[in-house]
Amino acid sequence: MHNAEIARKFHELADLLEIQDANPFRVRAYRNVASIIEGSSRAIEDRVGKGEDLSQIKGIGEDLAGQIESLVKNGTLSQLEEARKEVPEELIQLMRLEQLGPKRTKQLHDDLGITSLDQLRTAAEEGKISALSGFGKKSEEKILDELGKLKPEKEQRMRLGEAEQVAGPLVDYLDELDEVKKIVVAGSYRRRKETVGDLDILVACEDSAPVMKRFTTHPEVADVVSKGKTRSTVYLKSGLQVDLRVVAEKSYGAALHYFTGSKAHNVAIRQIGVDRGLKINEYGVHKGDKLIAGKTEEEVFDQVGLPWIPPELRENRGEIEAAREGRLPKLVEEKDIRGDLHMHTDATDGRNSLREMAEAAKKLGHDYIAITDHSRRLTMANGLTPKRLREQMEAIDRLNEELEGIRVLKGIEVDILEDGGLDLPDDVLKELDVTVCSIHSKLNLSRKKQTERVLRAMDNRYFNILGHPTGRLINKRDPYPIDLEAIVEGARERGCCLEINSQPKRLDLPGRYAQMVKEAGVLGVISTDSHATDHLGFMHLGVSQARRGWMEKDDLLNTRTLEHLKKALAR
Ligand code: DGT
Ligand code: CA
Ligand code: CA
Ligand code: ZN
Repeated sequence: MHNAEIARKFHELADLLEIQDANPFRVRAYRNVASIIEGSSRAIEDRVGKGEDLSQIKGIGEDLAGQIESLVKNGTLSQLEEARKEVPEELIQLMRLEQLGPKRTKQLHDDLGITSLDQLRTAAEEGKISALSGFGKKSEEKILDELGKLKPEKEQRMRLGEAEQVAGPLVDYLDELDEVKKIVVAGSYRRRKETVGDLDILVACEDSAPVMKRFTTHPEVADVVSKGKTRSTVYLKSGLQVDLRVVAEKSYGAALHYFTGSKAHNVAIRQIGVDRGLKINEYGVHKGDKLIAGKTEEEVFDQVGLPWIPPELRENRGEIEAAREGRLPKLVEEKDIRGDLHMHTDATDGRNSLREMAEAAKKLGHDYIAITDHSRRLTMANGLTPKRLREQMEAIDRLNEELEGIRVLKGIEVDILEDGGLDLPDDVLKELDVTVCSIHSKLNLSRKKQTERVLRAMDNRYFNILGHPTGRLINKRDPYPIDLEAIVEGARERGCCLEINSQPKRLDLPGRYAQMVKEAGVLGVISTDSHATDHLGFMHLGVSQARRGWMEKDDLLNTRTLEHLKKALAR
């Protein structure tokens, strides 16, 4: 059971309790656990397996730790089973609508007897909802609008971070077979797209039968769609589709190239082959009937006169021309990252202390980090006032005197206010080493206003990094309307940087915009926006987006030494 699934169960339990009017503290405790698990970069299952004491994790008491353990060990959570009996499943779907939530769902149920999406639609169409207290014509329209956009869960693409948690253990499980010579996850997963439609696992081996058997009988498989000698497809319980292909070792490189895609890239490569009188498919490169290459990807590229192209670039967006002309970028790697410039502590909405964050970052090999807690406007997150921020600065000074091997920078994630002002006065901002400036409110301004708001904020000389620049939450919230080209140009003129936020639910900027930043000559910053020590490991996800944006080491701020970093931050 991977973390995302465990988290989903606790979320569901919180939902069910909330709709039953349970004690709000209990509801919050479950939600909190869900988000801790969701954000944890280590598999909870492993921790339980190793006998670790989960109640040592901040925010998890002994009681909850016991519940997590029994969920992992038995696959069920008795509290959840009980709650499920009490609440009809359709009601839960209703509650998940952005327009509703538990309280309003309960009201619709109690006042109009609504228990399903269909009933909700009918009631809204008949104008019955706007007649209820607390609902107006506008919310009725919004409900209809939302119902119209609703996608069945099966059609949703899975976030890359979640897909990693599924793919890793599945690959290990298959790799245990001696028959498996090579195994890799290809497709959009290998190209590191921010979401994957399905997983494409490729195995090299001579005898496919045991591999197919092991695959289709994996305990997480909910449905076997097809099972063949070279190809099988299953659905996992999480709803994710997994394709498995088995090829001989002599075809492995060709199959890897083919199934890595993208389709557009493959078509272009195949055409170059045709021009050279070659036939290229998933089995190899053929001249007439003769197989002339296919064991490795390098061999395949070599046959069309190209060097090997990193998977992240294979979107047919200029990578083939660049390869031909010897202009392929030397993409940034995780080991190039020297520090992390966006993280929170328990002074605001983080779960670990300043010292714990610094020590964990040091273990990961960072040379420096910046502590960037929230500013005062975010009251929900207990945002810092100038006074509390100054206290934190002093604490950082003291910590730096004690710590060796890592430097803690003073920072803030300061809110960009509606008028483009920053949420803290200049005289405190100027004492900081670095600022991450972010939008957390008024996401619905017009494109023009939102753009002006950010540009005005950037006029402040203490503005360093624009945090999560599009504000999107994958599968949950679209980017806010904003003219990113103007923002990037504005950042270039003023010497600001743009963040590539590595949180699995954000990946913001995504690759295509990272490329825009690079091309404008603006520096990117890959940050984890950690809210716990466990999150510091999300860095690789941000790196993958930078790579999809063709970024090299020098295109990023936090690949610099501390000395160079400080120079680059001065405006
Ligand atoms: P996804 O799953 O929607 O996130 O995206 P992909 O890229 O993983 O697409 P998928 O799973 O349909 O197929 C995996 C790869 O197989 C794809 O990237 C390229 C290759 N492929 C699939 N269908 C075709 C095709 O009709 N022609 C060619 N040339 N390649 C194909
Ligand atoms: Ca795929
Ligand atoms: Ca597929
Ligand atoms: Zn933020």
